[in-house]
Amino acid sequence: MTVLSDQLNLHPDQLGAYWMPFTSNRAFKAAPRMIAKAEGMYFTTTEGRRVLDGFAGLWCCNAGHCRKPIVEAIQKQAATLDFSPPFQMGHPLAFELANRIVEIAPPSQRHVFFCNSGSEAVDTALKIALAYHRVKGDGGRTRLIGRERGYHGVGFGGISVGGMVANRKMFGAMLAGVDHLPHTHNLEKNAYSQGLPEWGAHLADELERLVALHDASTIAAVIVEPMAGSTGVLFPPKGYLQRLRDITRKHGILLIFDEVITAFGRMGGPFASTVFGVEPDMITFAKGVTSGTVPMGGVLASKDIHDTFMVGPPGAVELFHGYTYSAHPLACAAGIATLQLYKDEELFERAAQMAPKLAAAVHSLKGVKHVIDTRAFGLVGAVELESRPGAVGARAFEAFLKAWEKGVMLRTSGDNIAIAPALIVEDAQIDEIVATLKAAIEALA
Ligand code: PXG
Ligand code: PLP
Repeated sequence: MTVLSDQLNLHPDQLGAYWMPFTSNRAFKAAPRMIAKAEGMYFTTTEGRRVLDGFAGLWCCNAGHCRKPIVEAIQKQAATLDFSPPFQMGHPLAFELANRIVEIAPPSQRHVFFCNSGSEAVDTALKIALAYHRVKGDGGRTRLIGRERGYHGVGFGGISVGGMVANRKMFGAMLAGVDHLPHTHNLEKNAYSQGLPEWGAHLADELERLVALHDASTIAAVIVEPMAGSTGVLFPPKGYLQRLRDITRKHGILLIFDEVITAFGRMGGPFASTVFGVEPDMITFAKGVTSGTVPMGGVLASKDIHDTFMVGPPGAVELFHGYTYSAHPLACAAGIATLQLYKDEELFERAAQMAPKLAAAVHSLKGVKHVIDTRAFGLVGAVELESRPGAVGARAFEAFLKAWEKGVMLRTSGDNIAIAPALIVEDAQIDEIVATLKAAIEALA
């Protein structure tokens, strides 16, 4: 029997039922870009064309695609224990994975709460922050502070603290009591920075202004991405994250680093927190924990946060929160195999070694038509194009389409084009990604 998914080339009539996320559904369905297979650094389209994946899927397949040890671990797990209820029951792999994540996390981060995506991780961390203060008898701390141009997923918590206008404006009042720090992107000061930008640490002091406005006793937590990924690859100015740490600590405000993109090698170490040497109170992660193979997310928490909840009568549930699929056996098996592969192949170290190569390639695009900035750190690079008047994002999206036609997949946000290959990327593949992008940009009006 032929099932629908065996038919690689779908009839246009078959494209309607699937309402695609964050996609121009009508444009896509008029000219689909359909992926059938993946291996290592490459996708194969349904027409049989090989495309170099310059974006690790969607910032997630850090070990490369369909890696054998991960595939086999998932296959074995599916046939051994398909599901185990996460509430009042456990299975060994959940504990093993938590231990392995804690092993590579910053020293203060000792406990893991599992969920299934970055969005869930963010909402979980925000809820833990609110509950933490309340358990401590400081329940007046209800405000949450995010940042302009922040992306924290699409849950109501995440869009409330997030700072992407399009992701917020259609969805009503969201959470009450949220405020935002200014973003740190400034081309006048920082265009073509090598490494982290020099200018902008003082922008963290804006938190003092928010504290003065609202009073520290009303603020539960500050959440930021160490590197803002979705809004165009904005690296933290030198000293900025440490300054946020100092100010939050001074005022008893929790600091959450949203490391959904930056964790598991992207910055050239296990976490951005370890690479930048700044320890938050909680870290959210997802994506790379299973190298994108099975959905999983989670929140790392300090001993202080965790232990604060471990009070009350014995037998009491300490946190009324969790998901049916928290610590799903398939995700745990995938996570354990992924972390083992990162270790065996020293992929975080590899990311750090390849970073200068990627940076040089990305910065070589300075001077190309339309380019107004290049930036790179770890295994992330970005090229910013001058926007067409009244059509922000159009030019970069055309470059993305052209690169796809020429055999390289990238990703855009506004007029930024981001490069984030799997950590197994080779020198020649970096050259190919950047040369293809250059040709794509040069072909633009
Ligand atoms: N926080 C951060 C920092 C993220 O980057 C999420 C939360 C949400 O994760 P989930 O798993 O719920 O999608 C993300 C996700 C892009 C892009 O274009 C980035 C993400 C998702 C979709 C697109 O850069 N990051
Ligand atoms: N909606 C209903 C009706 C449910 O019963 C549940 C879970 O039992 C949920 C939503 C939440 O689903 P999940 O635990 O997968 O997030």
